[in-house]
Amino acid sequence: MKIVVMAPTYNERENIVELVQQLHENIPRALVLIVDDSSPDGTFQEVKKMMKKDKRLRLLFRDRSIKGRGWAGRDGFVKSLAMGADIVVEMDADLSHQPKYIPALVSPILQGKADVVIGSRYISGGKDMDRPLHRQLTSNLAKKYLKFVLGLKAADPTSGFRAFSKEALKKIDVHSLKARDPFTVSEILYRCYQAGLSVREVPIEFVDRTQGTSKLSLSTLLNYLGKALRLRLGLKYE
Ligand SMILES: Nc1nc2c(ncn2[C@@H]2O[C@H](COP(=O)(O)OP(=O)(O)OP(=O)(O)O)[C@@H](O)[C@H]2O)c(=O)[nH]1
Ligand SMILES: [Mg+2]
Repeated sequence: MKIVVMAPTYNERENIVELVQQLHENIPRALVLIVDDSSPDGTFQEVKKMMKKDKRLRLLFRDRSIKGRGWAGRDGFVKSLAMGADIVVEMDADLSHQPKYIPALVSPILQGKADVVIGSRYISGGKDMDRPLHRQLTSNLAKKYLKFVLGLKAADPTSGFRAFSKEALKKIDVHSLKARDPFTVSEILYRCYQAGLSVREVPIEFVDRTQGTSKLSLSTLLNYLGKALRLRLGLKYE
């Protein structure tokens, strides 16, 4: 079984070397695919430098004009399948998602016990970072909303640390994903449930990023909730 670990990056120069090192240590058999949208900080140049010596590392370089976490992930999944992946792991590149959990994420798929596995902060053994109370409340409300509107019944429907079998990605028609932004995480999970795939969760401890800058804002969150409604109602969104 061929495993590809796919991480979209935008300005992750300070994290990328450490990430790739940790991935090789924790899951030596996997290929690593970095999907970079021409990061101004030169993340892709760092990747290219490593690729000279690292045979397990690949780069999907995208033009900045088509930038977006969602489309980058979609293209990364398509590329992973073209690389012959049987299992694709998607994760953030800022070390919030720790490579040490990948063996546990892929294990249910290897054993034929699941099609999709979510690295979950909100099941027993999992942990989120210590957020201020208002952030915790927002996150909780968003979770309830997603469950209500889209039927995403997972304990952690917004986790972007997940493993998919090749068959699951084909079933959800991954190349036709629409969300350009982080809403992609919910769009994908919605399609998984709609397709009747078996979804499992394994606990992860989420670590706040220490390097680089955050791209999440209140307007992003509101936008996200609006898109969930549009998805459910079959209206257009991007
Ligand atoms: N290729 C690509 N990757 C992106 C883009 N936006 C974000 N990413 C990557 O997607 C992952 C998640 O983005 P983050 O900025 O960590 O988002 P977050 O985890 O919600 O917020 P913070 O960790 O607080 O910054 C990271 O690996 C980013 O580098 C984008 O437009 N294109
Ligand atoms: Mg992050």
